[in-house]
Amino acid sequence: MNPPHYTAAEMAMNSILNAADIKKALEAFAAADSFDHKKFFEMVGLKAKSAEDVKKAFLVLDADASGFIEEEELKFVLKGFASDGRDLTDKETKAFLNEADKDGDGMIGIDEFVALVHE
Ligand SMILES: [Ca+2]
Ligand SMILES: [Ca+2]
Repeated sequence: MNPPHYTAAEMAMNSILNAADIKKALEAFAAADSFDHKKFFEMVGLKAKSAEDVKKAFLVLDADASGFIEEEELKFVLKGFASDGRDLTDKETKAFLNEADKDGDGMIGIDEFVALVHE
């Protein structure tokens, strides 16, 4: 049997986090507008990780390597954890961004991301 096909993002994320935990967390927030980033980061095990590991996760989620997670990337943030992760709704994306974006530039920087995960 062939091993399951993982995307590069999934492989990187699975080197930081446990795939089974990711699956469980994605299932918990499967319904539209149910996403809760605090519980999600806790469930996937990211909250308990070192700043260094959280930064590694950030680099996966910053798909275009711009140094920031922009609103467009944030919408697809769950796909960075597993390729079958759902899109966030506009409402969820905006709420997530508002929570994370402490300096108000409309994007999530790496330090803002670490602070949010460890909050
Ligand atoms: Ca980016
Ligand atoms: Ca910001």
